[in-house]
Amino acid sequence: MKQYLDLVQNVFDNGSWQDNRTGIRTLSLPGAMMRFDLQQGFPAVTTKKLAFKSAVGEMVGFLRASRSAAEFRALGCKVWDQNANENQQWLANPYRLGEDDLGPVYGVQWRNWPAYKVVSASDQAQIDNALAHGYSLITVFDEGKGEGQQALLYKAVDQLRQCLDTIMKDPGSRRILFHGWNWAQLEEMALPPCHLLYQFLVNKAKGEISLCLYIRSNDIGLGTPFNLTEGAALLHLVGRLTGYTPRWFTYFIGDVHIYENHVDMLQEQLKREPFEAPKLVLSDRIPDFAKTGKYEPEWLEKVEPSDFTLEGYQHHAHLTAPMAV
Ligand code: UFP
Repeated sequence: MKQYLDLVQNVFDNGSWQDNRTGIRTLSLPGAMMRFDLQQGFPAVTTKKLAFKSAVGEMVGFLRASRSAAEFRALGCKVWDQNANENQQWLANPYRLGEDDLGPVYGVQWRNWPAYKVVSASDQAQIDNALAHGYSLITVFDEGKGEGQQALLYKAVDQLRQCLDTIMKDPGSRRILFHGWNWAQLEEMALPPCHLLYQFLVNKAKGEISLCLYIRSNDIGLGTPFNLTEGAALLHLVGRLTGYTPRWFTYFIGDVHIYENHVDMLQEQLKREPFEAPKLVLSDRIPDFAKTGKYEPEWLEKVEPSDFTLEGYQHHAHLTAPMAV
């Protein structure tokens, strides 16, 4: 994890102090990138103890389209509790459904992106095409702008499932991606997505699959170790279900920052020598397409946090710092 420590050092050397909505200042740098070869090991932070179970629990919650901190807790992940129940702005938000509700965060967008189409009600070819693509007709209405009757159609798009289907059917595609930034629902969420664009890239000849992940805002002290774990674990899982070996995990950050109250923790980590990267082991329960030849994407929902294990994980002593909410 030298790359992680190099990035931390880079933010200390080149970042500038910025104010933000949390009230805790950050040292921030615009734009950063890290690239990991997953065949050389798993990108787990070793200069402190990684909350691996918690990160994997969160990822499994996303795969199940969870929107409740209680569901994340049941999966072993407590990081959503404060966002759900302590952020005053969110508590007053009319879209919040009650205790532990987070709104349509991450997984809801990944698995059930609400997609709407408005077409002219007299254009039967377009309506038929939409119906053939799985949309349902919701209503016909008149916008009153002289454009005549309009048809409103809806479907919930399972973006992640679509990605897996495309990896199977058209691995050369450069369009295998899912997105979390849904303008229509941003104000309904406890936190707008940070990790928001995932693109899979398949090299069929080499039998490898890679992932590019874009994170608009990343707290390098607490968020980055978590997000690296989740992205890499997801790539391993998708590789297993589609029969490809996970290879390059490229991680792009928009605003990379160190919160003022994380400075001591990160300075301490910079003094520590990183250990060798551990290995991620997926349980044999998860079907390996390369061995079975049977495509079973329903394992996206069936997978449990206990299906992910880190082997040979050596780390320095536990360190912690408060999370900015
Ligand atoms: N944050 C992360 N990773 C995540 C996540 C949040 O680093 O997966 F959900 C951090 C980034 C930032 C804060 O410090 O949480 C979100 O605040 P904002 O929306 O103002 O960028």
